Amino acid sequence: MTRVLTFGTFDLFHIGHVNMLLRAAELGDHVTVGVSSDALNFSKKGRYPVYREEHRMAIVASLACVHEVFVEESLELKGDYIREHRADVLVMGDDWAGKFDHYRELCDVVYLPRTAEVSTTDIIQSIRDDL
Ligand code: C2G
Repeated sequence: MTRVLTFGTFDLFHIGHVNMLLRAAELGDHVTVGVSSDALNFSKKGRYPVYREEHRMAIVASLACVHEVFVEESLELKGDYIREHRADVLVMGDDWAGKFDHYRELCDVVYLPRTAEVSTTDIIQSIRDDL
């Protein structure tokens, strides 16, 4: 059995998120998703996600292609998460290309292309513009 591990915030869940998770699922039989915590997002971006952690986790967990979810508390803990979840493949969007190559000593590392022209930031902006 090949175990896939991937990460993300998945705020305002959209088609780019679905495409990434479906493609990640094609790389193995079991998919675990680390959903970044509200606190991690605040420290990274200076704002909290629109959807809170429990809701983002519940949305991701409800997908047929996802078998397990957990809270990603820190960007620096990926090695621990890979070991804990016995991942064979780490999947990341290609905006991170090259950044996680050092984990190749623990598992395969695959960067998949992101879906063009959709982002949580743009969705927030377009809702703001319409109000
Ligand atoms: N994604 C995508 N296409 C988009 C937007 C997002 O393929 N247009 C992918 C991202 O590459 C990522 C996943 O969907 O694999 C989740 O996206 P985000 O929530 O934006 O993830 P991010 O905030 O970058 O969190 O440890 C890493 C962090 O948790 C990454």
